[in-house]
Amino acid sequence: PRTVYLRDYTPPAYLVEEVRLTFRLAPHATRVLSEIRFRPNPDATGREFFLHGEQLKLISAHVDGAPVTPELVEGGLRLDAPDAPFTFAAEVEIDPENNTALEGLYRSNGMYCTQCEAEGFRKITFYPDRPDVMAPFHVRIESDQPVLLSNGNPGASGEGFAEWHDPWPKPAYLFALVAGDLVAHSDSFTTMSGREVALNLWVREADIDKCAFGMEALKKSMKWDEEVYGREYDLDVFNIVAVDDFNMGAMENKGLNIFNSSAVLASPATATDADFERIEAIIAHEYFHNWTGNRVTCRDWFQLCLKEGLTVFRDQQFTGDMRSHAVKRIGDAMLLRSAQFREDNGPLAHPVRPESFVEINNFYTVTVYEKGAELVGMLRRLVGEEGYRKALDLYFERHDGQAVTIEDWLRAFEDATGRDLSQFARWYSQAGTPRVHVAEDWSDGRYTLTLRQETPPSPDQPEKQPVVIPVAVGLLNPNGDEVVPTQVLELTEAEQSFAFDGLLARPVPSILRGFSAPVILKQEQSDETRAFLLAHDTDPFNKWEAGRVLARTGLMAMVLDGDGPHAGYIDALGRGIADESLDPAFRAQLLALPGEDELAQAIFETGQAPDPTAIHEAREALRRAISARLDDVLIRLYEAHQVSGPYSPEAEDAGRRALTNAALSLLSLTEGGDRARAQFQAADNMTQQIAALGTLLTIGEGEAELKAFEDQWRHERLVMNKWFGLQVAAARPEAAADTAEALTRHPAFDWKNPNRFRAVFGALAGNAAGFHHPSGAGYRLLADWLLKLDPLNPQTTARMTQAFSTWRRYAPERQALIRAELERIAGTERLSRDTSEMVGRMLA
Ligand code: DPP
Ligand code: ZN
Repeated sequence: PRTVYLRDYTPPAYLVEEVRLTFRLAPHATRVLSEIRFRPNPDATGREFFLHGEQLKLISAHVDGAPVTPELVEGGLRLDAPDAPFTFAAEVEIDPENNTALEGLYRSNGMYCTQCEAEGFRKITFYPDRPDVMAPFHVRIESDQPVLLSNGNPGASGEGFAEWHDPWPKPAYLFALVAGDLVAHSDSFTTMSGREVALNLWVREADIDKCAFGMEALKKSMKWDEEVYGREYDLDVFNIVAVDDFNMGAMENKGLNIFNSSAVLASPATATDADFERIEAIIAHEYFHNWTGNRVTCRDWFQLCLKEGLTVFRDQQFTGDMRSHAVKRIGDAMLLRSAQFREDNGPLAHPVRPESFVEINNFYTVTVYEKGAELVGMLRRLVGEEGYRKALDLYFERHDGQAVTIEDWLRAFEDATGRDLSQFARWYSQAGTPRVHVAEDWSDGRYTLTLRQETPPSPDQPEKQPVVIPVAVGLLNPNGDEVVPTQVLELTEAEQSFAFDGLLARPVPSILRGFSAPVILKQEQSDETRAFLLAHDTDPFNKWEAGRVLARTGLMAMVLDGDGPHAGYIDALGRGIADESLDPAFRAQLLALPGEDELAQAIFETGQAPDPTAIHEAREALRRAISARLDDVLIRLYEAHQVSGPYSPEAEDAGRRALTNAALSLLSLTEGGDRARAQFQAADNMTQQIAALGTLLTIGEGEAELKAFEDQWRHERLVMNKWFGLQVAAARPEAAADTAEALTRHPAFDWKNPNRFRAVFGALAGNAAGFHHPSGAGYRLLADWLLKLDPLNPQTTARMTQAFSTWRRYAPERQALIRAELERIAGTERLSRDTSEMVGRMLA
């Protein structure tokens, strides 16, 4: 397979003025008629006329009405084209029913739908399928399906057909079409300039009771983008469609967002608080793409973070505004550390703007998305709130209707604020997580912080340059008062000192407040200082962080030195969770111990091979010790914070449930399952029900409840995903692979549905001690199923190979077991390009 390089970019030879498409839908033989008006690109370097096309049967082709016979080549067609404007017309045939890759036009439960990002449009018709070719689209759909949708505004419609017109020039990856037996939950929104927009959420009839929350989230998002970014919606209608079979979360197609049903459908009985929050964020994310992605798009796929990093940052801001900034920031930091740091410090590390790829679908990663969002956050911190808004205004004004690059993005900041960002640009090209080492000095009333940065080598990047790191710092007096409020130190050199004068006593520093940069802080600190910060820090992130570091260092001492649980940590934790001045959601986060994979990485960083079994046992021992020592506090919390009244997914009630459910899970370790059983019986919402069930399964009980849950929910696909996943997640290490294997034989295990496949195998990969059990059964089972899925759905397969990416951390026996599975996958004939790139990188 061919590797594509950023440095090889050349402008398209021809641009598209206008596209007309007619779809004659049929399950196995859909006909797509295209009429595309081309003109030579004055900025092009060549005149070769090439159209992408894959898995298309070409029926006929015409240039300006005259039949032509294009040369069919790998990945598309070539033609001798006029060096002047002309119209290319083609008729092709495609087979949506057999499209199991869920890319292009496919069928899900009988409904027709599309997924074109990144390079799926070429499976629909011949086209210059690259984001720097933008055009207005006219679409006509002919089908007997009752609902026929495409991008833009509706045009003529009648018995068996509908027409759509999208006036906004767009790249083909934003094309969408839906045809199915759907019903709408409808509403409307009046924009800031007074235009009325019709809003529809299209679902199968059985799901119409799960739309209200998503619709509210959409309206909030539209309002928020007007208020915070001055961005107004630009069509007469906005449609969202829920689809069961979908590789990703959702897709921002212009005016017709298509959602994985798990990312939009929610009712109190079927969705958890976490689902509601996630749905609100994804609706916002896709809606925000209308400006950051659609109106201003990417020149090429290397610039993916231009739209994704920025749009994730925007959805993070939105969630913070709707809920709690502190709680959101902590959640985002946990995700970054558990998933992005893991990627950034292993064989799959790549820059936020990668420089090469084989299959672009493999680069929709936590690095591009989440680290990409961190870069936007750092820019905002460096230029300030006002500078940020000015830069964004300039960016939209300058680039509306264009396909642009990270250079254009940074230039808007430079021109709007006068700040030189040439060093900052390294964040986009250098992979790996910077380490920031802290040294302190106190003499003659002067306190000096010396910060040193280094970034370890990553694939293809042995040497790293210093980056610009905004380090937010505050200083506390020994009595707990803040003496120096938060200020941002800009670390630009490899090593730099910052002095603070006029202090009466040696202060306690609170460094990297708000997690002001995506780095690993290396700081010598006593447990007493950490407990002090947990009690006194005014920055909520660092208050939480102090507890987190205490937990992590204590757990590492348990694993590596055979220590028992640290009573000092447990007592500090007990004071934190009992502090009624703190938000319950925040206290729930205090109670969340570092995950097993995070501990494995931390142990690996000390130069030792982590043992997942020992880590699991230590973590369980600490949980039992917390349960035993804090049972009074936990019982009080559980009882005092129960939510009464009807269920609401709003942050306040959700926070109380998060706290009581965290308490329940710990309490059950010493009390047994009665409390959880009672909660399961009484639950009138999914959050309470599934938390109780999870608690029971974790302590080896809950068989009856598991059965009752299945009987109650067997007709709800989204709920059954939880039922599948929970059993694997809660399984004891030695039983995890068997549990997963048994579930694959359950009649409802529909392995071709990505959500169901991920429910079982994502949970297996997430059960660290189970997946890494020394028998190797977890590795084998996952590899077997990935090999089974690969010929059908390469994209989901490739993504899930990441479970193996940490293999070099482990001791030789485990490494050998994982390597054998990776090599077995790599050696399989006709492996997809997606999967082969991933395992190749992991084995390199
Ligand atoms: N562009 C989608 C999203 O991130 C993913 N394909 O919203
Ligand atoms: Zn996105």
